[in-house]
Amino acid sequence: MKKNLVTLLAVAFSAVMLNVVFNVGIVSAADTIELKLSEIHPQGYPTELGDEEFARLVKERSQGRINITVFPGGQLGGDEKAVVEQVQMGAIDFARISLAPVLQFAKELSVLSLPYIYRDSAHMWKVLSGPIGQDLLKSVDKANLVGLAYYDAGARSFYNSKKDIKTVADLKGMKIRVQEAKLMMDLVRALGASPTPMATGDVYSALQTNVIDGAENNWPSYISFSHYQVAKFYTVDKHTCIPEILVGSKKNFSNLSKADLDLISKAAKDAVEFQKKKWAESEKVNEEKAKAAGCKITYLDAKTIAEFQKAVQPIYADYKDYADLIKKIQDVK
Ligand code: GTR
Repeated sequence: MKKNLVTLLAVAFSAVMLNVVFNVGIVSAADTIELKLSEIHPQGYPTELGDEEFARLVKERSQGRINITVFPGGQLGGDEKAVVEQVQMGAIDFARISLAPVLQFAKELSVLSLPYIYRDSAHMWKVLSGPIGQDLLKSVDKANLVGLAYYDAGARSFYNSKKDIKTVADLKGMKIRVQEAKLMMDLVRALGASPTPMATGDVYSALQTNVIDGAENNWPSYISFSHYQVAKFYTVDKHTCIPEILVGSKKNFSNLSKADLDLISKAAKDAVEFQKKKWAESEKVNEEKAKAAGCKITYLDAKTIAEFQKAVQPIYADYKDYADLIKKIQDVK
């Protein structure tokens, strides 16, 4: 009888213990939040390093409870346009994209990428991290996205496989690939060239097969996408700066607590300085790589840059509704 009671108690105790262990397991499993971030660039590219830093901060500050996996190289979701759609639908939780594919959803965002709107990188960052940039970051809300932070993408310049571009006139009639954004098509048209919108992944073969004569991008992308191998003339005209943006899925964020959302949002902002540092290093390294690879690089003088600036001025008229905002950006010291 006594023995039976002991056995009974032992069984009951084990059951309770099992239950505790089981429940603890369930609770912690349910408590762990797994999220996915899509990145078009490969591992080690400065935006990808920014994503990794963001994920690291989130993990550390949530004591391992929130785990963001970065999928580089476009392996999650395909090209940028498709990725945006999937973040909107909630199939992907985060994406690091260029601002270009979201301009169609919020026209006011285009002011941040108008040609030659910034005096230099310091000016751009004062705007992006100040009240103007931070207010505009919220406007991606209209696209069912949560704007978390801007990343650096430097300045974009033209490159092509045909000839050395030294003046605006040299661009005349050239077929130039642009990102899928009206602003970029207008910009290329204003310079007398013919814009061909195309997904990032198609540009290399389009250059190789002469479907296009050229494209435009910053130094790290020119090298990383291997475009320098098939379009060796690079003209440093710096016609526009299109910031990168880290976005989240508004749909999926509705499942997260306010505290977790704040943690994520703060981590994104805190990763920016790290990303900017990596960007600056990468710009220099890749400019040198282009030189070492024998690319023909043309640096334009101030007078020629002024000609480029004059040629793109008509674009500003399309944004006259935002004239005050444009003036405010230009006035940021
Ligand atoms: C890069 C940018 C990519 C993509 C690419 C492009 O600078 O980081 O997200 O937009 O340009 O031109 O397609």
